[in-house]
Amino acid sequence: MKQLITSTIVSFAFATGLLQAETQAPKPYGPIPTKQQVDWQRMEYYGFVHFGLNTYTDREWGYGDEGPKLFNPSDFEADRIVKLFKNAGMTGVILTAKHHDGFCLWPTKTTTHNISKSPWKNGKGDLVFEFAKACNKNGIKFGTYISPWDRNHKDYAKPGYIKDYYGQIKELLSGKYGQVFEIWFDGANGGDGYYGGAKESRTIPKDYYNFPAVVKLIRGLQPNCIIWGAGIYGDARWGGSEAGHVSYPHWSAFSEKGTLVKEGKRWVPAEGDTSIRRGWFWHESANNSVKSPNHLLQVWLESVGRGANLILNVPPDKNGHIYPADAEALMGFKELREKLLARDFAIGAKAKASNTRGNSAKFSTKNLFDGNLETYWTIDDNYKDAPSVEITLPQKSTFDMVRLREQIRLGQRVSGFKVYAWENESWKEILDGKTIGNQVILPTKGGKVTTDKLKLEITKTLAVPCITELSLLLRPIALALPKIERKENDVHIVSEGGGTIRYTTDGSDPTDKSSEYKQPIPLPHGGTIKARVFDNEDNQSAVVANTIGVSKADWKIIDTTAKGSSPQNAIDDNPKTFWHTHQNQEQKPPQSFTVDMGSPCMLTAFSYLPRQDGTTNGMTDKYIFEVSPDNQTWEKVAQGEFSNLRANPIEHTVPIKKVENPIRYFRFTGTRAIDKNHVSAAEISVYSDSSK
Ligand code: FUL
Ligand code: CA
Repeated sequence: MKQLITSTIVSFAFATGLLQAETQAPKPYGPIPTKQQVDWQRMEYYGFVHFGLNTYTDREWGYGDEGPKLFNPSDFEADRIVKLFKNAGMTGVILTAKHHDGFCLWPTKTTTHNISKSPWKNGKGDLVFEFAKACNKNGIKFGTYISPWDRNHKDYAKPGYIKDYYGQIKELLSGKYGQVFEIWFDGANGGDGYYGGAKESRTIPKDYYNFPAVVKLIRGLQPNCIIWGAGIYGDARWGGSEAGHVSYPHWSAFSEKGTLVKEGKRWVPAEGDTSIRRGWFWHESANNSVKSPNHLLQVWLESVGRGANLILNVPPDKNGHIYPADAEALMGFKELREKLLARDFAIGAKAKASNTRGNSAKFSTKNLFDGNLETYWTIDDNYKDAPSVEITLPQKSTFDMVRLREQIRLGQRVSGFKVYAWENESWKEILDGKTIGNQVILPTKGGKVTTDKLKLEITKTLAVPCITELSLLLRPIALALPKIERKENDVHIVSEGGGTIRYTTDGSDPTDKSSEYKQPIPLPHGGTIKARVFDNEDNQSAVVANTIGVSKADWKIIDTTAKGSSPQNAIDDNPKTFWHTHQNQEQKPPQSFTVDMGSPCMLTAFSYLPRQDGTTNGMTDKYIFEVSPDNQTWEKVAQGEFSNLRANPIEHTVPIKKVENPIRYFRFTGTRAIDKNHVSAAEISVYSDSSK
């Protein structure tokens, strides 16, 4: 009997509920994401793998004439790499199935320039398949990069290539490789290349790739695949630098004119891309350039923490291994990220809003703390004041980051918000934000805040705000990293956060037994220094490594072809100053300068740092490097291309040909500029093996 009464009451209540008009959700505003884009944005962080002939030739952009026989990883296992990525918290991986050199990592029918011509697995291997299979097995998604620019194909820039290019897309998206979550269309197009032996520079006609047709092709094959780039037709766009971060405010709306504005017509969110080390492919000379866990966390905060996704490149070496320092940094970064997210001081908070839509529980502030990205707090359409929420935390807490998310299925609506903390009996502004969108994780003004009461105020919106989550986080402290710098003949190591610095010069990672740094280390001929900081509680920082060049203290410019230019600026150890010849005085490439190093040494490599002022004028991407023992007999020991400078103007280290006699003089010649007709260099350095 009791049972019966209860159920009658319940069904009665249910019936009356139905009689009342249910509060309707707000209507979407502006461009909104497709279901696929929402799923993709929730992936947040995934890997990039640049692997191919460049791994073996030490290049960033292959010319297209590299022999397939070079590709032969001795110990490659996709599963090992994918497992590492999965353990590091990545949700997917994108492989360069074909980079600009045209070499295909799968046995394609479209060109013979492919993996079946390599000795790897006796030409029976399919690297794309191995990655796709390993992703499937480890439960992360697989994606692919097929470079539109093809420096090998004889018909590149002509109609013939397009058929093969579409064929490549079809092969990779037609079943054998399973679901492809994202396909990348790199915008790089450098002009010259092998092109089937023509060895010339080619310019593509306007609309050459016909991206609307490419998009149609992909949608037909794999409707869930996110298209990156593809002119203005893709689903996701470049973050704007190859350092990984996107700028804030980040609007997902995209205007067809190419500018990003909140009035944009389509939802095309950004993806921040960067490599864990210098360059996209593995280079021995970049083994000491691996980004620290703290650096990676910062990149993540400035991409994922601004509502974009982050794709992090971790390239295999010649054997097919992920280099230990890269793997260590990856796991260190995961630990920091998890620490940051593990403590959310807003869990269990109580909140009171200035307005709740229809006074309905469905749209109440409880939704802000329920960990559910679908539920949200919102207000009545006709509410005119700035909506706000007062939040009482379960206890007084200390935090220094605020995370907020909007219900993006309804569009990106907030364009201004503030957060206040109750401190000393008054409201103190701790955050002045612009948009929210998919999510923001922003630092509070002036560092840590301790309080149990806060206020969120939405100061500007395009339509009523729909906020799904609010979290209060505390950034984990990573021991400050030591800085290793050359000053004249010595190397200095500093630790801004204090502690004991220990270092090595033999390439091994410093331990608590390694030499303690007490005074500058004399290192006139350079070498590799590794250092880490120890505090008095047995904590140790990540390892910082720096390959130091030969000291420039005694260097003199003894000649330059471009009179009146400033080559001293390229050997002053200052990355901000640079040599440039004058465009208006017709000092076009080739232009060179000659240095007397004062004393001889055995050189192994030189490096070029392009101008760092954000301008590409006169940025030199082709070079000749010559050396001499006596300024009488000269020998050319390196010649080539510095690739990808426009998107990524980083330092390039080039090994040089061995010469018999110690070298005292060198000459650097810039033979081509990527923009405007002159030559520039921020810094030229040289490396010797005399310290070994
Ligand atoms: C760039 C390319 O030119 C680089 O080589 C690399 O693949 C990077 C991800 O995109 O534009
Ligand atoms: Ca300089």
